[in-house]
Amino acid sequence: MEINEYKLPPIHIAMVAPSGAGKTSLLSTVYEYIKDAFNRDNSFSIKPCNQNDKLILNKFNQEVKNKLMAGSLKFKSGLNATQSSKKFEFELSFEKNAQRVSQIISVMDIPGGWITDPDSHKDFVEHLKQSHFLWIPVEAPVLMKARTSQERGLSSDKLQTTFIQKLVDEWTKSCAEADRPANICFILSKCETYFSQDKTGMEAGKCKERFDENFKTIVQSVHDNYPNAQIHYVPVETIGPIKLIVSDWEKDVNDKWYLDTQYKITNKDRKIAGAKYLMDGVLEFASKQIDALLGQLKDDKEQERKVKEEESDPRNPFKWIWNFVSGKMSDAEIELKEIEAYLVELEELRNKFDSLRPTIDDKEKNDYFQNL
Ligand SMILES: Nc1nc2c(ncn2[C@@H]2O[C@H](COP(=O)(O)OP(=O)(O)OP(=O)(O)O)[C@@H](O)[C@H]2O)c(=O)[nH]1
Ligand SMILES: [Mg+2]
Repeated sequence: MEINEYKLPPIHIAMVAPSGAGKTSLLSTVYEYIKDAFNRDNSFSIKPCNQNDKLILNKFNQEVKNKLMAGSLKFKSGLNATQSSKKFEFELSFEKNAQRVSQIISVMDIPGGWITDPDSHKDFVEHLKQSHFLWIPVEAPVLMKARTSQERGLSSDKLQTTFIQKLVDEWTKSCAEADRPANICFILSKCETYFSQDKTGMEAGKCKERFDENFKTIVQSVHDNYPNAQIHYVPVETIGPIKLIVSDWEKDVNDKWYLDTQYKITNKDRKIAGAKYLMDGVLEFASKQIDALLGQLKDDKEQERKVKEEESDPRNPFKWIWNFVSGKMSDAEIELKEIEAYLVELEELRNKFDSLRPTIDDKEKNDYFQNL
């Protein structure tokens, strides 16, 4: 059977955050989530385009599982730090009968140190400027360890909001210039202690307050510079059963401040939360494009059908004579039947895609997703 393949233009996602904020963990977590949530149904999948990307992401995820199994969560700063930029490409595809639609999702992971000097990294700036999505992990413990004025100063230095602001402005400007759909997500990272592990239910609200204090200027500038942009706040738990028991600002060997943390493991099974809402934004974007493509194909085919219908009109004397002499359907009639079958397939394809998006539990979504 010959397959009709339709390739949609790629979706670009850029990640911007200081070193250690959780960019690579976030990407691996999203991969772990899509691996489980999709890819069960043969006709619909989101998969890394190449084997090496898959290995890198699996390795990161395996390390998390090993640490939980071993019962020890020592995060040595800088040990897993990303050394150079890397584009991870995933192919989203779905097919029904002879129709296949595919789209590449291209995510760039960078070393966090680059955000202070983006102009030396042209490939990153190029990717950022074409991105439809901008993901900004914000480290929850850093936001929260800010009781005294000295701690507030350290916390705000570590969040590097001045550099983030510059990059966000650049991104917003290029989206506005191209009048492109734009979606920016502030992703609260390392937030288990304040969400699933918090019995009081108060800590999530405090995180949001601290987030607002530090990021309100950036959020406002996105609204001002590009009112069409969607802005979300999405806490993502990349590990789950861990609770911060100690966090203290300390100086490292180079006399630089860092947040020293210690965790208690509450269970050995990893439990990701929030990634679903982050991905659903991407799928919603893809589904709009797929809908537009299928709509266009449908309109084109319906045009063709009109022409064929006229040609195979039973009142058409040529058709009548042909049918009478040959006892067969005319070519136009055969083609008309094919067009009709194709239109049914397109409709099925469209319905199928909608049914493949994960169901969203509104109650949980309230905890892990907010519009800003
Ligand atoms: N989920 C979670 N992860 C934590 C927590 N504390 C520390 N981590 C770890 O923090 C690290 C985050 O680092 P990365 O994802 O490598 O950060 P990055 O932004 O990619 O850093 P660079 O590559 O240096 O730019 C991971 O090893 C996490 O496992 C926590 O409370 N929760
Ligand atoms: Mg990294």
